[in-house]
Amino acid sequence: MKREELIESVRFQMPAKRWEHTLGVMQTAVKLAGQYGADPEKAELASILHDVCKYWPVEEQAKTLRDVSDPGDWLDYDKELWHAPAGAIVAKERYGVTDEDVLHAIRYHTSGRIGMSLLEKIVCLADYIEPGRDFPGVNNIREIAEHSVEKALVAGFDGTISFLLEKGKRIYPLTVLARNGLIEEIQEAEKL
Ligand code: DGI
Ligand code: FE
Ligand code: FE
Repeated sequence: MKREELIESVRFQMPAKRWEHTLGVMQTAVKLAGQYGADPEKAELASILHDVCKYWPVEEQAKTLRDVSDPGDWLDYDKELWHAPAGAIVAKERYGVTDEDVLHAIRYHTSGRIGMSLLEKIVCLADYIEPGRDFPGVNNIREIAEHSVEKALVAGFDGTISFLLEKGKRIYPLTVLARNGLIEEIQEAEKL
């Protein structure tokens, strides 16, 4: 499928406002890829598809997960998380995306995970800081993103974890592992 066809197909699965968010993530992820040395085409492809299922009925998101042989444990946790792994399944099965790094960037864009690749970090961070985002602390994350993807992402996860704590919600274990992993990476890099 050509880039333009893919864009049109994804665009019509979400309201206009959410499509604007996707455009913002595409633009931000491509910029971060240039800045930090990731593949801009992969960053754009993952960004186009990252929220493809976000506005599907939640039952369809769940069904998409249940229909694969290894659904993982997502369904035991907050339904806000489901669109990410469901999106990776749709990217592969419906849109023919085969690149594992791109599929992982979609699958883990909400939760993060331990040992994230540079592409995964960039898509996850772009989702936090695209120009349309406006939550307390976003400008701080944007500033940190000027010099460190890992530090910016820790700041992003800190915000999400605080939000979940405040709401009395559970935290998906991968988010905690992602944060711990990034802090370790930052400490290792600073030892050098
Ligand atoms: O899809 P977006 O709105 O662009 O952003 P996203 O995919 O990062 O989804 C964020 C939502 O997921 C946010 O409202 C917090 C919620 N969420 C629920 N449980 C968890 C979680 N996010 C993370 N990282 N970890 C969780 O355990
Ligand atoms: Fe999302
Ligand atoms: Fe998003």
